[in-house]
Amino acid sequence: MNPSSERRTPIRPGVLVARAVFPDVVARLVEHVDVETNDNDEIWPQPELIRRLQGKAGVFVTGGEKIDAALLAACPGLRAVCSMAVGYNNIDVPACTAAGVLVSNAPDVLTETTADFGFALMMATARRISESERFLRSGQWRHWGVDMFAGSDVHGATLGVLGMGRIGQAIARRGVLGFGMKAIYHNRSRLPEAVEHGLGARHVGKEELLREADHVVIVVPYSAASHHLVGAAELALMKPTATLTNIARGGIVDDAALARALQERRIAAAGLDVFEGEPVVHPDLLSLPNVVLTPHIASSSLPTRRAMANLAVDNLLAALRIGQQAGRPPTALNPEVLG
Ligand code: 8YV
Repeated sequence: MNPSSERRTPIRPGVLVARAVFPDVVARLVEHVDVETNDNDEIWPQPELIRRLQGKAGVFVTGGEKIDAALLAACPGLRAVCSMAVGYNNIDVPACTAAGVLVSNAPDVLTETTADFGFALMMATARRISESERFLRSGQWRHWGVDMFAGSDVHGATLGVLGMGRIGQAIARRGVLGFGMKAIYHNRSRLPEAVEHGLGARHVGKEELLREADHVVIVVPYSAASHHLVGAAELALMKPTATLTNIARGGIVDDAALARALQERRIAAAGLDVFEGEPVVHPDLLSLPNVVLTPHIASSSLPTRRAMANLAVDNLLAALRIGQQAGRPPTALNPEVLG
């Protein structure tokens, strides 16, 4: 056959799935693109990630892979970076935009699940659930005691939400409607009055929130501006009976300062799902009794993790203009790159 009259098979774009994710979700990609997976769920060092991205048009990431200007320069074929996380502090969005690379995150699908967990962690912290379970499991329970593991109440207490986005609002709703809490919040921009009214939450300054709240829950996105938003000075403002829960990102709380405050009982207890330098956890936090520690699982219910992964695939297929998904990526952070 004359090569010029030969029917050309369109080249399928290549996509890298940077972590092990649900096989049936990956199968949605395999239908349309050449997929390289990471079945052993290895954490690839940056040079390895860059090597594997050669010739790839898209990448499926989580909150862990670093997508920066150096990576973009080394991967000129990349057109879409789609994350299954809502937080995207691991992705340099302006650099992606400058390079014409579409970025998407995964908001909304995890809001209620993450709020459930934030509330549960706050309750476990206030009511000393992990500490008392460790006591029981280690065979120390001999008799009932009048103030045994007496914690603080959640119902009727003052809830202080730092960061009042979708997840913060879902936590406030749980507190006010379900537990009769008084909700105060601090956010860079105040919510519209009608939304505040609907939630029954009052906007206050950060210092007032720290002074007034019985239970502080942190739900702000991580950025240079929110680095160590809660450090020694902020912890010093809190009540000695108060608890602090962080389900946002490591680095928002100064973990060393928090460990000192917990050690010296300057606050009662903390619940932490995220850590500076995770998966490494500050050694002092590991040895303290009055802190509940979980391994970054706030969004981890099976239906939600599946919805997050599927949303990243929807975005990838749309960004690469493939199949029925072709169109606008549903949750693009820089849709302007598509024109
Ligand atoms: C993710 C999260 O589980 O969505 C986020 O921002 O922190 C978590 O829900 C994690 O980032 C892995 O994708």
